[in-house]
Amino acid sequence: MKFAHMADIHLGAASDQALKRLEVETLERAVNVCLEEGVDFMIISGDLFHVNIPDLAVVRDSVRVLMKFVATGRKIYVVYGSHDFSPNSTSIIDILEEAGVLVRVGKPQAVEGKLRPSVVRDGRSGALLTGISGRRASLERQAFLDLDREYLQGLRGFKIFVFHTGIEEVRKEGERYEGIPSTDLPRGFDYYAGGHIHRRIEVTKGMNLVFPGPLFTGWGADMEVTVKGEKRGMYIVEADGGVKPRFVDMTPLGGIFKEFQATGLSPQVLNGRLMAFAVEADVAGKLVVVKVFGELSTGKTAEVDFNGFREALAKRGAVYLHLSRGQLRSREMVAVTVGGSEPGEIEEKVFAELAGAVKVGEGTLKEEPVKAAKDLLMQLRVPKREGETESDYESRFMEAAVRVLGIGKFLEGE
Ligand SMILES: [Mn+2]
Repeated sequence: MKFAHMADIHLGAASDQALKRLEVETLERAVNVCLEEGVDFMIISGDLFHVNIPDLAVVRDSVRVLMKFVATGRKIYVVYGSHDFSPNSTSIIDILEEAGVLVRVGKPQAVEGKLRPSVVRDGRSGALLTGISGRRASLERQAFLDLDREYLQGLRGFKIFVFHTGIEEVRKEGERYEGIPSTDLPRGFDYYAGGHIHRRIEVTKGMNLVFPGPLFTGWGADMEVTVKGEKRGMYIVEADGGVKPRFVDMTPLGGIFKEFQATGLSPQVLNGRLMAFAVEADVAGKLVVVKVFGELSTGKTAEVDFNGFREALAKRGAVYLHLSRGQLRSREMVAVTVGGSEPGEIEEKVFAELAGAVKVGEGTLKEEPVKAAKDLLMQLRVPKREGETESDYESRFMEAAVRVLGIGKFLEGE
């Protein structure tokens, strides 16, 4: 028996045309490998699509590719992921299942107060597949707790458990996902086909537990990891007596990562550095990830010519620029010099000087800017009470700030 295991494909995540093309081309290459390798079936452990109702052009292209496999009489087994599931509307996964493109395993069923996920037997290999779909973390945890373990343990044959949930033991520092301990997985399965963690994880001691990570380069923050060298792809698993998972690299393109520290630079100098990079770096055919951060010495962040930078990179053949500039700041406030004999007086003069620098549409900050600023400063001085939790302090402070600024009515309907 031989099968393919992939996850977190996130079709439709890219809005850029070149990336969109690469996304579907990578899926097509993966399907071709599955056909060449002669796998009996494919497993996709959730997040095949980036949203539950994706762009129909994305659906059409991916169905065309998936049908190359399905047309040979073989099956593609899936569970919902956290992205392509919606609690209150139909998912594209449901439509593709009705059409015979996909088979969803582990449909929940309550039997005597326990959760009995549906089990599918693969006609070609005889493998038994079941699992739990991804949802909201708290619901998933409950589903694992409610599992009818005895029933699942009693199943006889080669058993695969498909799921879209993080496992706590493999969490690395800095990774933020809610998960379950591996002991919450039902015991006795020959292979645990995981999804949801966007990183390749392979556990072969005690149990065969695999997270393939994204098939494509990933989206957003994943791209940084990809261009720094993490390989993206899928697993081909051979089960002949033992279970042998083998990673197949599908990374569609090379990448380049560059950071720009902007602190102390004027927008002009930063522009010069960006352009020098765009002209000199070897970016042709690559995915470029650029991080710009720090505080500009003068001017505004809008004076940094990111459009020109993007165009210059495109001209030199870069496939795509993923730009992270959320940490770039300008000084905004100018320094003011005032005189005064006591703190209250100096504060008032500083606020009066700066009042014009901030444009406000409504609220007390527009009507009485100096008074509003002084009141707000007074609130900032209120210390945390004895025994008060961080979040209570924060919400007490937020309430006071909203009152001082007179902006309560704008926040209401949220
Ligand atoms: Mn995902």
